[in-house]
Amino acid sequence: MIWNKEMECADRETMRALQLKKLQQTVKHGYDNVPHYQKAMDEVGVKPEDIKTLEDIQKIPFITKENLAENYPTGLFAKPMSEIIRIHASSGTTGKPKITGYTQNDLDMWGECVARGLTMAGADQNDIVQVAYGYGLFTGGLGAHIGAETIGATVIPMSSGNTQKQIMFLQDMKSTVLCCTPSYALTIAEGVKKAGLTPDDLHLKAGVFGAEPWTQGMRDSIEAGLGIRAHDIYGLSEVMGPGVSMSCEYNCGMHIQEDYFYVEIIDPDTLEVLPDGEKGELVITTLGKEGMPLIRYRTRDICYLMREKCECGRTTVRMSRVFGRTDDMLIIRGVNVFPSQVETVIAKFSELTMNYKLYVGREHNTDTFRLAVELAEGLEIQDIAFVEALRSRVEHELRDILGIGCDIKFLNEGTLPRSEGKAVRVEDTRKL
Ligand code: DLL
Repeated sequence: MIWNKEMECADRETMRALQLKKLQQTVKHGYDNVPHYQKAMDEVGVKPEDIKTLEDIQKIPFITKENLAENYPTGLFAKPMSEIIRIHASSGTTGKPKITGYTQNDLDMWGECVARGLTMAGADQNDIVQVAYGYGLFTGGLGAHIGAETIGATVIPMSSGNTQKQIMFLQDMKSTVLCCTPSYALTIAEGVKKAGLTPDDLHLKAGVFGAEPWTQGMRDSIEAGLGIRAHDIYGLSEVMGPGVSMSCEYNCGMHIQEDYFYVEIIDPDTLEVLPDGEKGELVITTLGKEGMPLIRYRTRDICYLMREKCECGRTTVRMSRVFGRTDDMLIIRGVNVFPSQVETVIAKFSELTMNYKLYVGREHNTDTFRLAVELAEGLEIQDIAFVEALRSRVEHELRDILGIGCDIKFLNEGTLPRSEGKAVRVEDTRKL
């Protein structure tokens, strides 16, 4: 099923014409109501009327996370507070949160976007959607919630945590769709197994997982552990929340809701716009968002765009999974390392679980890099011969992918703390 065929399957020309119209309105709305945009555009001598084609967007300067901090808390709002009916926030770069304000129309748009996503997961009004993202300032809980309500499903607003209770509700309420972070889905899958249950004891058919980077290996573990099809959902608070894009049943990238978001990929160093297929930083312009429009927002998320036809019939541009954020990238002994690269290696070893943590430090003026990872159930760190053979295989594979060595500490299964939201994968003491 497709929630909104007219928009999700529009031909290119129709979509581009709609995007241009909405872009022109957005730029004018921003310029007229937000001093930041007026100043930034005046500085480069661009007026809203100069936006005559979609490509003209490149005349407008980017807006960054630093600009958001400078305008804390509500300096980027384009509507009076009397029209702002909801606030969300996420942690910011300077310690102050990034605040977002929504009008009623913005919330309707959000509901529409997430409704499209849940429909991609095969959900409709007959489904029971268990929302195990956190509720509150974080957009995960209320974002999934508004989408599930829009499709008329039964929503269970569990919020995150209390895994035993989550499992009880999955069983007793016969929930069919689970929404949470991928790392929490893994924690729930582990809890199901520990309770002596199998996926057959549950009624789940799909999961809608996002808010943190995850790999195909992680997806395979979740799908096997819960007996479901796992979908990837992307979004960020400043821009809206979950639902900017989502993967369909063909799992070939995430369909972007192009009538609401115009996307570009740039080289984060040269700021040049890159062609489809090339990996770079995602830049998003909101189309039609009233409360806090964002024009050329540098997300810092690394991905690439795809426009080849998707089997599902949707014609919208797709983004690859997010490989990480430019600010998640670790530079260890001069080499760029993304935690997701390590996760890809871990997933190749059935002897390991997907529970891991990276520790980066500095000793004698040299960076140290250690991976702590749990052995699969039934394997013991006391089995020295086995552990040493495994260490050499994992070390070899990591060096191949990362280009640097890594000390590995194996732990018995169940040792590392379990995630209930966004997993904290890295401890970098060099910055302390
Ligand atoms: O994480 C919104 C969200 C909630 C998305 C629930 C999906 C599901 P923030 O807390 O502002 O908002 O964090 C946004 O999380 O810039 C990405 O770096 C990362 N992120 C979000 N979705 C994905 C995903 C929410 N599917 C930041 N894959 C973004 C990888 C993701 N990273």
